[in-house]
Amino acid sequence: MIRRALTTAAAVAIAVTSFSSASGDDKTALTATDRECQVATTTFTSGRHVFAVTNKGGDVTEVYVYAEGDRVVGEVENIGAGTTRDLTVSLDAGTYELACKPGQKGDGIRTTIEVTGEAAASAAPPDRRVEFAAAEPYTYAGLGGFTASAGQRVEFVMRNTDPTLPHEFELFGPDGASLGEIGPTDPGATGQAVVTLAEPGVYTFECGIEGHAAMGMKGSFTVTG
Ligand SMILES: [Cu+2]
Repeated sequence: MIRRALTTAAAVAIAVTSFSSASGDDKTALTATDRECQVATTTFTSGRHVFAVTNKGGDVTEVYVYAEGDRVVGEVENIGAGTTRDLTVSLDAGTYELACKPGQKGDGIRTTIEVTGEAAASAAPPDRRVEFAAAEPYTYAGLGGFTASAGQRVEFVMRNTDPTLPHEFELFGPDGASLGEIGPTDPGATGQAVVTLAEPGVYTFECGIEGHAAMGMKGSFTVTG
């Protein structure tokens, strides 16, 4: 998400502890201040992980999980000062970076984590590819009627035909967890993201650039079992 107006950049500090949620997920605490992005542990086994992100900085923040080449694996946005939000990601074996972004801008404060275990399902080629457009004014074109079957690995390819504005495409699973995104894509450019649609249900997507979803740049599709 891009914010055009910034408030004070405070310090980002991070504290980390591990605890269990009621659902039985082992959450990993991540404390973001205005100058730090610190996680309780930097080694993980492959699988689903939940980071409980607490913002102890003075400004709204967001946290991204990046695989190699800054490919977005997951993110959580709009974490107000003094609040906590969960970031759920599915991690294959490999090296990743956590990026805390005070003010929701820039490359972020990076912390490297290592994931061991089963090798990359993410290296598998997609089962299918769907092309669509981000278009003026604040719309997605070409995703109407899109459906998929649970377990399909889909490459989403977005061309930005808007002459003036960058756009994004963020995808959320039936449980609301971020599954990945096509990051800010300039007018005329094309971006892509490969996402495994593991569970049946209603998936939602939206543009993460401030104000765009509210202008109508959002939607949903159904994945059947
Ligand atoms: Cu947009």
